Amino acid sequence: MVKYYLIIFLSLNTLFLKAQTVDANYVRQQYSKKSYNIPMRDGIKLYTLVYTPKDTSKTYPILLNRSCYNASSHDNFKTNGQPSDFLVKDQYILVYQDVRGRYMSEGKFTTLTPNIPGNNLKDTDAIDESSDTFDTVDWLINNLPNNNKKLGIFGISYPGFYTAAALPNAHPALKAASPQAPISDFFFDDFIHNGAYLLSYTAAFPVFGYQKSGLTKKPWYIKKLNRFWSRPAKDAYKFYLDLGPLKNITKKYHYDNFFWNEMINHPNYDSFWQKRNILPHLKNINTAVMTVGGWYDAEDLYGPLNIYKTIEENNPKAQNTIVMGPWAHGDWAREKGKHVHNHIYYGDSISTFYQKRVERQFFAHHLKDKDIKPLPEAYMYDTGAKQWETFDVWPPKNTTKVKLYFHKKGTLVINKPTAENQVFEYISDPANPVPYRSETEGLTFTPRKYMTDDQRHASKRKDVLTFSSEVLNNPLTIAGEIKAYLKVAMTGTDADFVVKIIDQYPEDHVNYAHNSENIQMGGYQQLVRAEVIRGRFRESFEFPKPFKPNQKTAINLKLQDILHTFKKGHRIVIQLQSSWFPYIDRNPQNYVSNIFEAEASDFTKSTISIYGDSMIELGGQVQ
Ligand code: PG9
Repeated sequence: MVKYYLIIFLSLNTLFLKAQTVDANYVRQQYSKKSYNIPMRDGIKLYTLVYTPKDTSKTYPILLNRSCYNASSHDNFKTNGQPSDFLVKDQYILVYQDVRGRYMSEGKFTTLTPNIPGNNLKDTDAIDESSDTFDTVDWLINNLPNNNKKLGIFGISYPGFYTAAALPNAHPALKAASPQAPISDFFFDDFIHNGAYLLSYTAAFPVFGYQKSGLTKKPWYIKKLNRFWSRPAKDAYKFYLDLGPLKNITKKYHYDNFFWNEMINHPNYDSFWQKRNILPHLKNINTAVMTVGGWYDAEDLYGPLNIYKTIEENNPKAQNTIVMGPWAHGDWAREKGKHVHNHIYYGDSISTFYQKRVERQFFAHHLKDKDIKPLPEAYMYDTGAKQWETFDVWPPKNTTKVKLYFHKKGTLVINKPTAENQVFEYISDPANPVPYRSETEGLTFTPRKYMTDDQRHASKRKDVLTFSSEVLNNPLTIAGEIKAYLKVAMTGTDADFVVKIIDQYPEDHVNYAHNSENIQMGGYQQLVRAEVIRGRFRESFEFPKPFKPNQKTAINLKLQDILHTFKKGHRIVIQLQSSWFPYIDRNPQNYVSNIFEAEASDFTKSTISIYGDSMIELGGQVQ
């Protein structure tokens, strides 16, 4: 009889534990904690915190998270949602490591550590994140009790880069990797977009710009951060406009910041940035990869899309999948119940669905039980229809390109070119740049909300060209890449070009109950995708070139992908402008060799012309 009571108790206990939320008490009950200083091949030791399931009757896969954001933030049995509660309950050996030069690890921190191709196991000079991860995995597999010799690695944001950087020359035990919102190339992710500096990131530089002076569990750069945050600006537009040219940031705030100095000393895509691009090294991959990103990730959107596509291109046989949801940066690791981005509602428990049905399945299939069904190649959320779709490949094949042309009176015509001699003009004034937000916003650590903002504030400006399609008689679903083929001229010798794809709601669209009453959804011009290019880089990101005044010039710009249904009754709207402030720094519009050193006197107005033989290609329409 006792046996039956024990079985009932154990099953009830399991049910209870499954139902329990994962907090420090739960983790303390289920896991034992130990920390190690793991030696790398050059002798540097990396601090590694390990939680091992207490039930020693079984073996478990390892889940590794390598981070520049403090492994000790997971001390005291705090998993903080990474990995998800579902994975914690599924019982893995959880490993958190400070990367070289951060917090409790020895060594020197390097900005986006360059990968050294052809890593071998002995060369103590060829140190990069691939070698550090290889040495870490080898040590864990051979020294941790109860591990099943299979390891997964995951990380969000910079840790997403460390996850992707583990893939070249990966250890054979590394069976599954999930780079989430990974940085792939700092000239296109985070701080710079096609050569334009993201001014909205300026207050974040201290996190990465000072070497620590010893082993520490606490941030050592707080005083430097407080140069911005001790009196945070309530209106970033005014703050940065008053601050003037970027050289004043160097003078007033980041004069001793090595990362800022790397940025201002390398304004072009030179070898400093090229050798930090992980994409060319994503070859010969035998690890299963699930890349995760958010369609509204204002920090790292280029990274997930291009890591997935590069792996797909270089490793046709790799187990390579992508998940893109209606999330801002890292939101898939947080469950907010009602999922609202800015003013737009997408559904309930979307992050839980992903954690429980997608991420949990990915790691279980590759690390625990092959019989668990593998994922589809692309699990993508349609941000217009507000539903998940799956595809055999991303972007999907068998779609038709939708070409948009600018006609007179602000009309946008689908698949019908306009008169080539048609010219549209605006005056771009750096003293009065186009605001990137429809609302006043304080100083940001990084931009976030703007990606679904109403664009009617911009439509009213004379220095923004707005073109609207007819009301759609049928829904139009666009899946894939967006390219802008612009023909431009200017009275100056340099300019930025911002292209915005907008979904305009019907004038009689109802307001959303979850929004405050001043958010009018009738006629809302929801931003779907936007991107900037600094015109000087139109031919080469490495070798910028001034424009010849008043000479018609071609500029091609690739925007990041979308999966969006423009519903029946909506309109497609395109906006073009030459400033986007203070998301992006102002272009002086008078060519200077390094805008980080421009003087206030270099900033000049410029008349910008957009010619009728420009075209925006949405690719492509899903039938
Ligand atoms: N996108 C994150 C970030 C990088 C650098 C500065 C601020 C934020 C990240 O990749 O961690």
